[in-house]
Amino acid sequence: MRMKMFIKSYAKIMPVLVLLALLFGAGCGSSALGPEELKNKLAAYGDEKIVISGLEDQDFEISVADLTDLEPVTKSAVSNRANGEQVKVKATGPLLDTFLKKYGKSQKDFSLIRFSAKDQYSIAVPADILANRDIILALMNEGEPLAQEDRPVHVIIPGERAMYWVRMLNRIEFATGETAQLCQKIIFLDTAAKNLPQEDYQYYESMDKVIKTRDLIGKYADINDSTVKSVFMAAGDGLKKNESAANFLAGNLKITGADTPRFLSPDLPQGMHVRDLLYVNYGTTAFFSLSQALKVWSGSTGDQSSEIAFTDIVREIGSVNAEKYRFTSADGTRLELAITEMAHASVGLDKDGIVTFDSGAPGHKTLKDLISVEPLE
Ligand SMILES: Nc1nc2c(c(=O)[nH]1)N[C@H]1C(S)=C(S)[C@@H](COP(=O)(O)O)O[C@H]1N2
Ligand SMILES: [Mo]
Repeated sequence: MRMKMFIKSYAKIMPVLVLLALLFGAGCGSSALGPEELKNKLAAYGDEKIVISGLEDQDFEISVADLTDLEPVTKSAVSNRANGEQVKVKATGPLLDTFLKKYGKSQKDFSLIRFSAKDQYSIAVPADILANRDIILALMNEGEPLAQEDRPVHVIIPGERAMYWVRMLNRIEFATGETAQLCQKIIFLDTAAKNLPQEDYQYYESMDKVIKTRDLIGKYADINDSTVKSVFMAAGDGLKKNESAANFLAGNLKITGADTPRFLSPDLPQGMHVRDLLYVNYGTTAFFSLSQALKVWSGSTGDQSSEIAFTDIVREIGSVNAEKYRFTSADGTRLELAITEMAHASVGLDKDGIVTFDSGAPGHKTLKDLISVEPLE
């Protein structure tokens, strides 16, 4: 009887408790902003649009208001700029996955997502990051509207390099089925550069030489291969990134002076330049910088070696493994060797920048001005 009464009275005050909990919860939620609050704070952004490509048959635009309708998260993240400085944010905005859910999709469904900005900055986020990281479409930082130069959206990927943190977002492209092609040909950039037109390029205080990427690809790869949508670049410091074929072909490779080889263009924001290139994959062709490899692989001893093992190059690039390889020099001289004959094969660079292949003992078959290596059957 007493028990029954208790239950009865408890039932009576239950709605009041629920209401209190709701009110209290809402009060505590001031750090996690509600949609209305966000909307009010972001009215100043105006009606900037973001183009969405690759999600439906036709490209379409979304507005900041569309993003504030989505459940936001707030996360702190730290990253480093190229110059070593730290970038710290406390980002608030919807997850990219929350946006994608409306379309029955998730980040993991894509092989690549490219973010582009009002200042022409652009970067592709590769599948391994898409599979493992949260991507925040940040509308606010530290609980306040973004700085003018970051609006309307600052992409934040906690745990990833700041180069992925795109400010001033104005376009998202979703791609599927972009997988790297196996390398069928290695071109030595050091030799190729000597056989292409070179131009002067003012680089800070120094007048350096560049070659045009268009000339390089036109001569040594298939520039008409329309299946090549992105170009993969790997640098000596471990940086790996994809550039759109169009951006890549509009640029240069600086081949003398500091940070070489360096991908750059006066038309692209500095953050898109890539220094100390180790190799570049364009379709089935890989361009390999022997000078960079010698810098990176000489180790901590400081004494830079002048040659590296042939097998190390094949392993680094992930070239097709073959029983036999064909080596070709700039003048067309060829050498074909079985992998069994090359246990001690090396590729060297002399002080005049001449690339020389040496099959190693026994036999020491050599080739000067090595331009290409192709796996055969
Ligand atoms: N829109 C835009 N976003 C960008 C860049 C840029 O040039 N434009 N640079 C990127 C790079 S390479 C880095 S290291 C960081 C630099 O952070 P900061 O813009 O806060 O200096 O922003 C990234 N986001
Ligand atoms: Mo950067």
